[in-house]
This record gives sequence, structure tokens and C-alpha cells, in this order.
Amino acid sequence: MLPSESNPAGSPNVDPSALIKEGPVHSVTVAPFFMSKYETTQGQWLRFTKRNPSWSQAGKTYGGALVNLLHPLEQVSWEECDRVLFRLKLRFPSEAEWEYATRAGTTTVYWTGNDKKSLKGAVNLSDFYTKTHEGSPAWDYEEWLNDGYPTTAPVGSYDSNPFGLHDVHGNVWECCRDSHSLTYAATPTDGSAFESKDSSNRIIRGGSWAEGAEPCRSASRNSLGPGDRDPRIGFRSAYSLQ
Ligand SMILES: [Ca+2]
Ligand SMILES: [Ca+2]
Repeated sequence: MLPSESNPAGSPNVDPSALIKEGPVHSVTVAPFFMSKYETTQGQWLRFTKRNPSWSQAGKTYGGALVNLLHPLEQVSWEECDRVLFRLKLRFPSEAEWEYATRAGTTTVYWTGNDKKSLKGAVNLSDFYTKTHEGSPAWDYEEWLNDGYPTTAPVGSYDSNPFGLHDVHGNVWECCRDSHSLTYAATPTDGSAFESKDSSNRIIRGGSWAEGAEPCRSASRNSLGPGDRDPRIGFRSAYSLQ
């Protein structure tokens, strides 16, 4: 994994929108692991837990789009997901694993390229469809994009990255194992998660249906409290091979 920063120009993983918390660029060796091809769906969660807390919930209609059980789970807390994943012998990916899987060998701003318009056909964001069907005046919209969904989209609706993973950019933010940190200064380089007693917040990655392209950059990082629930946030499971 090589998180982006805005300089030096000409080097891999340069990202003009990079923030200080996304650096410094560093190399990480990731041990073999499996990563879910899709974000966890409402149907999977319903089977595992008998509940579906999602806001864009199966059976409801938003802006003419009927939500079904293939839409991603959201509005579930990091703590609860962690408990359920443990029961299933699965886990959250570390940030390093998430970014490695998302980049899939690419060193550009998005796995699709450096230009946000390269995301067309590969992403569900806050777009023209959202603006004209379900949006709020305060939101940012990518008006050049019309992805057909005002909130979440069924997982796998758009192109996969070169590793075969869908929706790594957009749809729902994806929880990672790592504690929140302001830089990667103390992050392990063996691909494991950064665990800190100083912060209970956890990292989320990849942006969502309620945001534009900037927060869904491969290097972009955000965080949530372990008990927070948000209609924009779900997760993708991982599995250790060692
Ligand atoms: Ca959309
Ligand atoms: Ca996602």
C-alpha cells in the first residue's frame, strides 16, 4: 500500500487532493488474505442476525429506485459488525489491506485513473440522479455522472477493479480495523491494523452514495466512533489465510 500525497510530482501515487493525514507515502507488505468481492449486503446481515437496520432498507423506494436485499448493509455500528464478524470467523480488513485491494496494482487517484470522470460506470456517488430525485441542497453532486441510484445501489451494479472487487469507490463507506490516526507515522508496515488506546474511533474508506468523487479517492481516509450508525457506512469482510 502506498497512501497518496501531493508531492513529489512525477512519483507514483501522487494525488493533488491528498491531505496530511493521508501521508507520508510508505511501503507495506501485506500477508495473503481474502477480501469480499462485494460490500456486505442487507440480505447477508438479515440471515446472520435476523435484523436489518439499514436506512435505505429493502422494500422501500427512493427516487423511483426500489431497494432490495442486494443493497449494502448500512446504519450498523463498528462494534456490532466486529462481534458478528468474529462469530463468522471473518474480520474487518486493515487499512493497508483495504487500500491494496482497492488500488489493485494501480497508482492513480482512483483505480479507474486520475480524472474523476474515469469513475463513470464503476461507481455510485452523489450524482445527477441523486440531485434530481432524493438530494438535499447542502450536498455536493457530481453532475456529470448519472448512475441511476439516489441512495445505495445493489452491490456489483458497476464495473469491478482489476482484482474483481466492486464498489470499492462509493456506494457505502467501508469500516476498517484500524484506530483513527492523524498520519501513518505509527502504522505497522506488515499490513496489520494500527490499534491505539488513545482513540476509540475507527477508520472508514471509500466514500459513499451521499458524497462526490473527492472522498472516494483510493487514499482518502475518514473515521467514525465505534458505536456510531450512519446510512452512508457499511463494511466489506476479510479473511486471513495465515
Ligand atoms: Ca448515485
Ligand atoms: Ca464502498
